Amino acid sequence: MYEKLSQTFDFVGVIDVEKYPNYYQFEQLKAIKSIFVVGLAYPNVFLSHQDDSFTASMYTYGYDYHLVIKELVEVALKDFEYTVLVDNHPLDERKCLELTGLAYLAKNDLMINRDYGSYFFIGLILSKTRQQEVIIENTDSCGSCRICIDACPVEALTNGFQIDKCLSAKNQLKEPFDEQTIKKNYLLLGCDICQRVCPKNKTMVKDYYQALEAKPTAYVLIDDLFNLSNRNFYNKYGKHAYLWRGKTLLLRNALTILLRRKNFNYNEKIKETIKNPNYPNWYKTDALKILKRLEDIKNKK
Ligand code: B12
Ligand code: SF4
Ligand code: SF4
Repeated sequence: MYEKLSQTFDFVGVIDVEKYPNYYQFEQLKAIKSIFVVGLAYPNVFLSHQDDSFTASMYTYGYDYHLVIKELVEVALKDFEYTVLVDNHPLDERKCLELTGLAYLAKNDLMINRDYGSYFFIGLILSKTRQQEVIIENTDSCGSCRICIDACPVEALTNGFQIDKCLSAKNQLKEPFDEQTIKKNYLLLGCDICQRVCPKNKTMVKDYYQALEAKPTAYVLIDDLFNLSNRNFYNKYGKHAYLWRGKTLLLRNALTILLRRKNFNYNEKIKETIKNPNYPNWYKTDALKILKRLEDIKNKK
């Protein structure tokens, strides 16, 4: 299994299940003997917003990594018995990876690998048969660097990582934004600042798995957010991970970007959504506040 996975992924480690803290408490780990931890790199490429279209976090430019990793494992391990987990499960993937030594937990709360920095996804493959461990010693660290801590626009890294401050957590929640998030949110989904400033992310690897390279639909047309039905929107953009919380959430986040860019061309469209009974209250609360500010900007011009 290790050989097959190594031919497919950018790096692979293997740990005995007993290494995982309190492994016996997890339903997923019952009867499991070994955990493979795979890393799949995505491009260190940043796409800026355009006048008519906005982008989400860099990890969403290619196709949805949950599906990509699962498909790759299916092909690589077609002759083996295994369970593959990506993201939606109670196991801590960063912890598993840390135990292999293939990356270390950095001050931005992400795992950093020597070759790929933090621009990679993690997947876990559970095996009921005992596998040879693959662990390396890792002496890498952030040292005295604190660039990401100082760069975080909401001070979410100042006293260790604080999820209740992080923009990436806030802009995925279907709740009205607080004042700070209305001002500071700058993407359709997620946040990349603590990775983009990191000196460990300066190297650019040449070959990425094709499905993870940026696709034209990494750019979401603002008109599509207002005009397309959920189904038509999904048909056009549904292969990207930014859609996992639905179109209305992307639209709400897009409104904060319109505000940052002082773009009042969509004010009438925003008004229509506020009048539309199909839009939820958390959306309307933010839309009303943002519309008011956009109208003020327009009136001052
Ligand atoms: C929850 C989660 C988040 C949360 C918390 C992140 C954190 N630093 O703890 C939020 C939404 C903020 C987040 C953001 C990001 N994440 Co994230 N995330 C996860 C996830 C699914 C679980 C992490 C965890 O701690 N689990 C362990 C146990 C303890 O979790 P738990 O008991 O269920 O408790 C958690 C939940 O209650 C959750 N939670 C609480 N409130 C909210 C709100 C929301 C909206 C969500 C989604 C979750 C959530 O947070 C708790 C503690 O982490 C992992 C995948 C995984 N399964 O490990 C990816 C993972 C850590 N994320 C990843 C990535 C890429 C990101 C982002 C870079 C995406 C982006 N560009 O916006 C940012 C980085 C933010 C940062 N500086 O850490 C990668 C990291 C890869 C790497 N090289 O290290 C992972 C491993 C996914 C993957 N399969 O590759 N993430
Ligand atoms: S993802 Fe953004 S908001 Fe969250 S810790 Fe990093 S820089 Fe701060
Ligand atoms: S910016 Fe510096 S402190 Fe932050 S993760 Fe990168 S190396 Fe570590």
